[in-house]
Amino acid sequence: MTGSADRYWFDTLLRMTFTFTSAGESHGPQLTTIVTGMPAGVALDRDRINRDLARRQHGYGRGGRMKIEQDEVEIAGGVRGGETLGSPIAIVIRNRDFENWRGAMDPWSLDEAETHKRRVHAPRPGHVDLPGGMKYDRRDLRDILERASARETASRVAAGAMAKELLRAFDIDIRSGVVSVGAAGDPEYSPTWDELMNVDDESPLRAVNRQHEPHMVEEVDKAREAGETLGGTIVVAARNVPLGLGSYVQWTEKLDGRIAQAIMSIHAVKAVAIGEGVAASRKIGSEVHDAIYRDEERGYHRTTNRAGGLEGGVTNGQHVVVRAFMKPISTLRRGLPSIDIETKETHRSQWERSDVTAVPACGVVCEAMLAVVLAAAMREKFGGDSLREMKRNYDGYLEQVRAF
Ligand code: EPS
Repeated sequence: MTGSADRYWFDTLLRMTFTFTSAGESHGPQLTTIVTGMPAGVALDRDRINRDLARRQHGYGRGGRMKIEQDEVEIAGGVRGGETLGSPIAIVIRNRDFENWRGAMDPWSLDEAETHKRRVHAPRPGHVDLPGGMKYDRRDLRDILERASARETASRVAAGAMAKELLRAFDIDIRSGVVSVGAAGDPEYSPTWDELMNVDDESPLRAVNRQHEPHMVEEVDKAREAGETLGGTIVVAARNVPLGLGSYVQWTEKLDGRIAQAIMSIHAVKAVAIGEGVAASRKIGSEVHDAIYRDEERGYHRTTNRAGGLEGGVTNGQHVVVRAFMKPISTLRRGLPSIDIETKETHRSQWERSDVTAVPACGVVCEAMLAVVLAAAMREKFGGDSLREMKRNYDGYLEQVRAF
């Protein structure tokens, strides 16, 4: 992207869709997030946005960091009197922990002893420490893990909360729940929308099935005692998504692909399925596809939603349902076989403090990423500089679809 013409089109595209970019290290001064593509006139609810940040911090099995942080957004642009202006939105989330790390993380001057104490030289298998250090030519692997840390997901949740505010104006809701942690629960369980609505954010693991939760908690306790970590499975769904978002005409436009990329980009997520995805691969066609019915009252409708609301990369008017599979976090207290990059000798991977599991938090991040992709697809389809203009386009389109 070097020529000025390319630059022009890149900027234009950014304005036409909803997206965000972020900056900030885990123990640096703050996380900075810029959200672009929000129309003017969207009313924002600060408490609701901060509540999502708090939900991300919650969960049984989190480490010591979450006791230090109390994430909340400061808005530095794009909002006036609680309403969006149509300009880029700048969000700041302070890292309270920076005060304890200033000597090793100050942008301009480092304290030698502090920096040495915090130096990372034995990479963690499964983390990007080693490939990142080699790629970016950094001898202190802290330079890699600081940005690679899942602390970055606080930015995603802030941007996702903005996307949710936009989606809410169209009555679109997003919810998630945990269906398995380690060996506890059922990774293939398909919750109903009501079950997702009933997930209790204050429960230890945000489990869909509360009966599985004591077993999940036991699994986390066992892992903690053993210096181990755990992954799990999350279902995230969106309700009231209009038919026709995404397209089949080009691979880049298929919405299932865009959702998969967004969810897969979340730390420790190693597999994504849409609808019954994985289970469907073992069944026959008639057990998988959602038969089509029509009556006067409901118009075209289905009685099942195994496709997870997407056919051919296009939303079909049913709930969009996504399943994310998270591997165990790669920072293990017991360490794993590794190499000291200075001595080149065998050395256990380093541990400072970490979560035993962050599956409930990952669910909140999945909601945010799904919200961002759906907000982008809504902006691309319905356009408009203001929410009023966007809604007019949306209403006209819905009328057209209803008459089909
Ligand atoms: C996280 C902050 C981090 C970790 C965790 C997620 O804080 P710290 O590194 O200071 O303990 O708790 O990050 C990881 C598990 C990881 O591998 O990077 C957060 O804000 O979510």
